[in-house]
Amino acid sequence: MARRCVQGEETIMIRWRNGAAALATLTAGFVSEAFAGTGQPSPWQLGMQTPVTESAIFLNNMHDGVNIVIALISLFVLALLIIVIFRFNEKANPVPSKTTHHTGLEIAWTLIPALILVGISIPSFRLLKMQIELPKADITVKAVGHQWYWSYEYPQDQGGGFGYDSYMLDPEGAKKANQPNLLAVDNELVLPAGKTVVVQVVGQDVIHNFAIPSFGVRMDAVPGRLNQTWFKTDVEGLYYGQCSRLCGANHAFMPIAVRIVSPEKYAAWLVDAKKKYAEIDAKPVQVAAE
Ligand SMILES: [Cu+2]
Repeated sequence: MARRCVQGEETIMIRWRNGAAALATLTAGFVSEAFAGTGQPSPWQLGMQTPVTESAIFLNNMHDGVNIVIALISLFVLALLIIVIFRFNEKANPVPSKTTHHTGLEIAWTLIPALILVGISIPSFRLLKMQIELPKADITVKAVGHQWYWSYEYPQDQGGGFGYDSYMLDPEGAKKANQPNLLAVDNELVLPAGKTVVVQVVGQDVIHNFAIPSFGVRMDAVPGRLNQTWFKTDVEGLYYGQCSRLCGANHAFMPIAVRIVSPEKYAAWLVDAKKKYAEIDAKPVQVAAE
C-alpha cells in the first residue's frame, strides 16, 4: 500500500513538473513577445516593454527567470497542499502520525530555500553592478525634474550649451502629433543610437524619478543630490517614460519622451536645437565622490 502511494506521488510530481515547465515556457514566450510594446505600453500588455539596452535585456531575463522560479515554487506548494487535503484528511487517515520533528526534513526546508535565494542573488548583483557602474560617457545630458515637467540640458563641450523644457501635450496636441495621449511631449530628449549616454538626474523642487521602461532606467531625481544613470541602444525610435516617484498633483502628467536617432541626424538636430533654444551655461556637473 505504502509503496503504491509513493509511486503515485512520483507520477503526480512528474506530471506537475512537466505541466509547470510547459506553463513557464508558455508564459515566458507570451510575456516577452505577444504583449510587449517598444517604447510604450500596448493594449492588453502583460509583460515588460520590449528591452532595447543591454541592462534592460538583462533585467527582463532576470524578471522572467524569477517568475519561473516563483511559478515552480507556487505549484510545488499547491501540489503539497492537494496531497495533504486528499491523503491526510480525517476519513483517509483516521489515526494521525504523532511525529513532531524530522531533522533531515528541517535541514532540507531551510537549506533549499536558502540556496534558491543565493541562486537568484548572483544574477541580481551582476545586474545591479551593470546599472550602477557608469561606463565612459560618449554623451552626458542632464534631466531636471520640476513640478510638473522635465527640463533637459546639453553641455557646451559636446556641441550643446543649451537647455529646454519638456511639457506633456494636451489630448488634441497628441492626436495631431499621432502620438499616445499622456505620453507625448512638446520637446523630446533627442539622443544618438549606438552611443553611451549618461544622464545626470536631479530634482528642482521635490523628488521625481526619471524612468524609461524599454531602457531599463529608473533613477530618482532628488533636490540637492546629483544621481546618474546610463543607457546605450542601437535601436532608433521613440521611447516613452513617466515620472515614477509621487511628486504632487500633476505627477501623472510629466512624461518623458526620448527620441533615438542616427548620429548624423543627431548632429543635424544639435545645430538646429542650438538656434531654437536659448543658450544656457550647461556644463556636466562633477560628482564629489568621483
Ligand atoms: Cu514628478
